[in-house]
Amino acid sequence: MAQSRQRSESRPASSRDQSVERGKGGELHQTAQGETPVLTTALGTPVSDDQNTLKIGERGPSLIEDFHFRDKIFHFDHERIPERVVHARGYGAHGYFETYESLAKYTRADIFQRAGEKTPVFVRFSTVAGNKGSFDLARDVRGFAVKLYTKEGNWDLVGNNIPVFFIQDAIKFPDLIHAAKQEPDSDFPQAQTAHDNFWDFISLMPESMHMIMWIMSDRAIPRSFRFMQGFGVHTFRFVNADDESTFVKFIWKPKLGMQSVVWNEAVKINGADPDFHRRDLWEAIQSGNFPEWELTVQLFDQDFADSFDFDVLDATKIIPEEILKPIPVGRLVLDRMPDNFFADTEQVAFMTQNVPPGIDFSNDPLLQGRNFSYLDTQLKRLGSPNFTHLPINAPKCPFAHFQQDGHMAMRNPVGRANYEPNSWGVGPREDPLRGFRSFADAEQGQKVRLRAESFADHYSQARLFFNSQTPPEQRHIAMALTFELSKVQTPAIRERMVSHLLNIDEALATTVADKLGIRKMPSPAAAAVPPRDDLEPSPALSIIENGPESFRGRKVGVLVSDGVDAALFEHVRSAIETEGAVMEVVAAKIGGASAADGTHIEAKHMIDGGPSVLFDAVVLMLSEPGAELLAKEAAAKDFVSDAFAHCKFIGFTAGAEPLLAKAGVDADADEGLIRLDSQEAAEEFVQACRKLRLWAREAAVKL
Ligand code: HDE
Repeated sequence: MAQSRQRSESRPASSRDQSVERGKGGELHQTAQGETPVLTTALGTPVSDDQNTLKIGERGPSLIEDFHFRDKIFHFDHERIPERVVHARGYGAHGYFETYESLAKYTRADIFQRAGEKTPVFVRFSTVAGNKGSFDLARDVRGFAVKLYTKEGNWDLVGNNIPVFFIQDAIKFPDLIHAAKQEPDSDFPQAQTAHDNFWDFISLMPESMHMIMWIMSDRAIPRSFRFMQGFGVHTFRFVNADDESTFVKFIWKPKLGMQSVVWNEAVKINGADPDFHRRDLWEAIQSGNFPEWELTVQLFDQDFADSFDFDVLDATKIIPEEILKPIPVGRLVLDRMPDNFFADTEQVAFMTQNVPPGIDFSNDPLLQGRNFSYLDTQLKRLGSPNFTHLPINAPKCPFAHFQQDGHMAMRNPVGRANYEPNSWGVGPREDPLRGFRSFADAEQGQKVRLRAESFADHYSQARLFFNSQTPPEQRHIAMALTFELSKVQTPAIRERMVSHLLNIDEALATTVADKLGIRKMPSPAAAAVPPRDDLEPSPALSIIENGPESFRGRKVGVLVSDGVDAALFEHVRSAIETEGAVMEVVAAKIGGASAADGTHIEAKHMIDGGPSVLFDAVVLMLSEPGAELLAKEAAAKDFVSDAFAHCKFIGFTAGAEPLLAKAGVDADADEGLIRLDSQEAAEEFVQACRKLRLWAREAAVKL
């Protein structure tokens, strides 16, 4: 009696008295009455008690015959699969790609044949160096991997948010990644390149200098996945129905424009919200603000390739947009989060060699190495050659082949014929016309391990990138280099890096050397090819030059206190929402605040949990007594001083001045501080925010 009472008490009420229906796949569904389905083992046996293992007596030994316990714990013990060696931390979403116009002239890829064609896609964004549980705002390249489920097979465009790479030949990839990840003896630092091994390797690899300029720039600390460009990096080929090839480089451009954070802010975001980028994508999609990118292509022929200053097969080089204009060919919309993170985002298997007929490779040695590597990775990680049977990896077009068996085979060929040729007259056959035909490029040469001389110029495009940045962006690069190299313990490595910087920009090298306290300037590194100084800057490379001039998709943190003007609060909300931005309320208490007229204002964050680093701009909507109370709290002072230091626009009510003063911010410091006393002022504030940051302030705050 006692035993049965104990069991029923410890069982959740919801598991009692259900009536359920069985679905097609045998799974149990909720009944029409909305009652809870019965819990079962993985094999469908209904479970009577999920709180206690099977024992002899209440306090007796457990029985190995408890198959429900065994089933449950066995599965739990096997829940983890190896994380990706690189790009372990990522976040994905579903959506579609819509083709603008037929590109039949250039490619026979089915996806580019019909204007308006919609192709389902899955995109996974990632950092590279950090482990799966690392924070989102590491200084790092971001993966931008797109799987397009075309009608002629999956096309994986496995790119990054930076158009160049560290190395030219795939054989150096393991060295690069070993050097970048945690040092093998200490197993730190996590998700950062600011350590000796990384800079030791880099300083011995001049080919990495162009990429170094990019990862030391603001591109490596994006504000959101939604505000990043994406690049296929390598030169690919389009091949048309007449087997003619055109070289192509792929660039994704965010409709909301680019935006990054500043380093001091990134460090704080990682503490305040390690999932900052994930949350941003989740919230945008869940609220119906679907992020969008335009796919553009740079198309060129062999003559262009021959006349271009650099080798188009060298993944450490770009073709500046001013020299070869990218043509928009379609748009990517992300409109659905996966129902389950593991099923899709963790199990998705991208492979550069997944190309449909009409898209082909160039001889870029990095791309060729990748085409070889990714299949291995997927087998290791997903554990069976049948990883293509997983719904996220399976094509969405008809497919037929004779592959069979292996671990977890879910789609074996049906019937007798599992080989070809066969005389049974059944089974799929090759199609020389529709099938994938490699571009028949004429190749000849000796078998050698050599780097082409046309790959030898390592500094000119690094210089081009640096010269194309605005002064604040150039400052950020100098600060990033100084920060990273300050974490390097070995002076010789720091000096070696400065010797490379001398080949890129003398002022940059001098600033970094000075900030590192290097007394004797090293000589410039020996350059295989003298760096050029005749390359025209490319304004397209600057984030600030190409600002969206809109505050759409951004977020304002409004710090409120009791006693504020409810009408003004509503004006601010309406101005923000009209712009297509989002407002979140921060208050001293999570219960919110009461406006002067008694209206309740709900808060999303308590001040300690809602620092200003989480927002693109802030409003201090405070009554004077409210500001005086908040001025006693460190978190409120940081809210203001950080927003100011990070060059954000700050709207404030007259009552907020005591808090501004306590935070050390002069209310009249610059035009980024905007008094909010009317509906018009609220609108002006939001218009000012379209600049995103007031970079002119940066020199004054000296972060
Ligand atoms: Fe990758 N890369 N990579 N990579 N890469 C992987 O594949 C590799 C490179 C990129 O969200 C791995 O599934 C080699 C360049 C992205 O799932 C692995 C080389 C670019 C992702 C691998 C490169 C990338 C990966 C690890 C040098 C930008 C994440 C897990 C030749 C164009 C995809 C996995 C996702 C992932 C190998 C260089 C982009 C180990 C050998 C260049 C976005 O197979």
